[in-house]
Order: sequence, then structure tokens, then C-alpha cells
Amino acid sequence: MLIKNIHDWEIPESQATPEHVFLNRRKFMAGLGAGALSIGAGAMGINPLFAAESKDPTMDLYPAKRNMAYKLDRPVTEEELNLTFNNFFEFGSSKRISEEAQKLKTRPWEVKIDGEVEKEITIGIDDLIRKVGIEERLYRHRCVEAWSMTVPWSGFAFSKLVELAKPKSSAKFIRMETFVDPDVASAQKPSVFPWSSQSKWPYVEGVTIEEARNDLAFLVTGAYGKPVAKQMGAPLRLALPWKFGFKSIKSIVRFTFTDKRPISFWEELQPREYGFWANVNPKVPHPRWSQATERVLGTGNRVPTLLYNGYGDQVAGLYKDMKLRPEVLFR
Ligand SMILES: Nc1nc2c(c(=O)[nH]1)N[C@H]1C(S)=C(S)[C@@H](COP(=O)(O)O)O[C@H]1N2
Ligand SMILES: [Mo]
Repeated sequence: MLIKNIHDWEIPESQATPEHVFLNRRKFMAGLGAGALSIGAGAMGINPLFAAESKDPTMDLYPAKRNMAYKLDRPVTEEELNLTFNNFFEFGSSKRISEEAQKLKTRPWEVKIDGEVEKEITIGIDDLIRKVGIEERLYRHRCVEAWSMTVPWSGFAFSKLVELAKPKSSAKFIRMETFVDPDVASAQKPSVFPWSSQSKWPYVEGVTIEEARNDLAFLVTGAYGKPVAKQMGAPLRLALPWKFGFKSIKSIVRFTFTDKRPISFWEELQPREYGFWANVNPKVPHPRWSQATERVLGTGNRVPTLLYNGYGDQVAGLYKDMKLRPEVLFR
């Protein structure tokens, strides 16, 4: 008899620890005082999960001016929740990686732009941020695990990076990569998880050039009016609110312009479940659960999921000429 081995990353969100349970656990632990968490920062009354950010060289740019064109239909998710409920598999397969992620060193941080471009560029994150400038946008986020959140991101339109890159006409896709450093990100060590040997770090994601040029595609440098926290993908992370959350790659070090469709980290691991397009569609179920509704983090509410996560006006045009079957287009 074949017994299917269910790995951590295959457990639907509905079976994982609900966020309020471990939020309360965190508050309980904070109540005990001291502990490794509060070294230094705790004494100053700063949440230790923000501590590194206070030294951020772009601090003076925050809070960035809000772009009012991007509106929400629900309240912003509590910051504490977004800081303590994360998917960042480099640091572990649970949602509670925020403390582990503080090991990530986000300066100096270089971003490489290469491939089918006029000239390859390597640029420091602070130079990049000052060159393009930042604004604030309120976005929804829908994880493929059927939970959602809303975030006040700061950052810049992906189109600005495309402009800077000067792609050749042969460039059709952009492949993005997260850092690799097993000394910092322990889950990148072979054999930490049963699936580590199958997974090929770095975390990779990809988009078409047209998707990257769409106004909604946003490169995140901040959240909640300050530089983005490490566990949320500092110092540079993507936000593609019409696609499932796994497309929104964190801690990016490289953008490669290419004529070939990139194969993402998840697609390589499980192509049936995590495809290239990954546009949010309530009518196409995940092979192991429905995508019709979502749990809104921090509220206890379950609400209907919307096509393109409610952003159809801005993005449906990108896909109108595609002759793909819905399950291919959306998965
Ligand atoms: N490098 C990297 N980026 C990543 C992930 C990851 O594991 N590694 N997880 C993705 C998933 S599945 C989601 S839902 C979001 C979660 O972002 P959050 O932790 O800020 O909520 O990040 C995405 N980006
Ligand atoms: Mo996700």
C-alpha cells in the first residue's frame, strides 16, 4: 500500500495554527518579560521585531505619501499580526519565523539586473530606492492557502525598474531570485526539512514583462509607514495583489530579463498546484481545497474570494487574448 507522505508545506492553512492562537501565545511570552527577544531594543520600549529598521539608511523617506488611487474594501490588517504570521520558507515551514528571520542582514544589499538588457546593472538597495522614489499603496493579499490580509505597502511601481533595466526586445519574462545563505536561513541547509533535498534554492518567481509593466505590480521597500520588516521580505519584495501570495517573492537579489518562461520554486516542487500564472480565481479549486472563500486574518470572517482578487479592472486585459484553459491560466 502506498501511504502518501504529507509534508508541512502541503498542509492547508485551515489545518495550521490559527493566527490568534499564537498571537496570544506571543503576548503571553512577552508578558513573561526579558528573554532573548528583548535584548537592547526591549529596554528602549521598541518592539524587537522593528529593531533593525531604526538604523535603516532610507528611514527619512518614511512615511511615504499615500497614492489614493489604491483603495481597500476592508480594514488594514493589524501590524502585529503581519509581523508574526508569515510565510518565508527559507526560515522554516511554520508561520512563526519572525524571530528566526531577524538573522537576515539587509545591508549592504545589492540588486543585480541582468539577462536581455542593454547593459547589466548592479545597484545598492539605497541607491535604487533614492533613484526611483517611493509611495504608499493599500493592497489586498490572497495566499493560495485561502487566507488573506491587507497591507499598507511602501515602494515603487515595478515599471520603474523595467525602465531602468532597458530591456531588449527579446526580453519577454522577468525571473526573480531571493538570496541564498544557509548560515542565515537555516531551512536552506540540506536535510532540514524532508523536502529540502527536492527543493532547489533560491526561491524563484517569474512574471511576463507586460505583467511587470502593469500599474498594479509593485516593488515593496516598506510597510506600515517604515522600512519593511525582515520577516515580510526586506529590503525588496514584490506585491502582485491579483495573484496568489507565493508570486510575491521576498528579499530579492536578482532580476533576470529573459526570453524563456521562468520555472518558479513552487512550480518545480509541485507543478500541479503552483503554476506560473497563479491568478486568483474562486472558481478554480486548488487540487486539495476550494478557493471559493478566504479567511480574513485577524477578523474571524470568511468572505467570498473575487476573480483576480478584485483587481480585474486593472489586470483582466493582460489575459484577454490568451487561449489557455482556465485551470492553466489560473494555476
Ligand atoms: N523568498 C520567499 N518569498 C515568499 C515566500 C517564501 O517562502 N520565500 N512565501 C510567499 C507566500 S506563500 C506568501 S503568502 C507571502 C507571505 O508574505 P507575508 O509573510 O508578508 O504575509 O510571501 C511570499 N513570498
Ligand atoms: Mo502564500
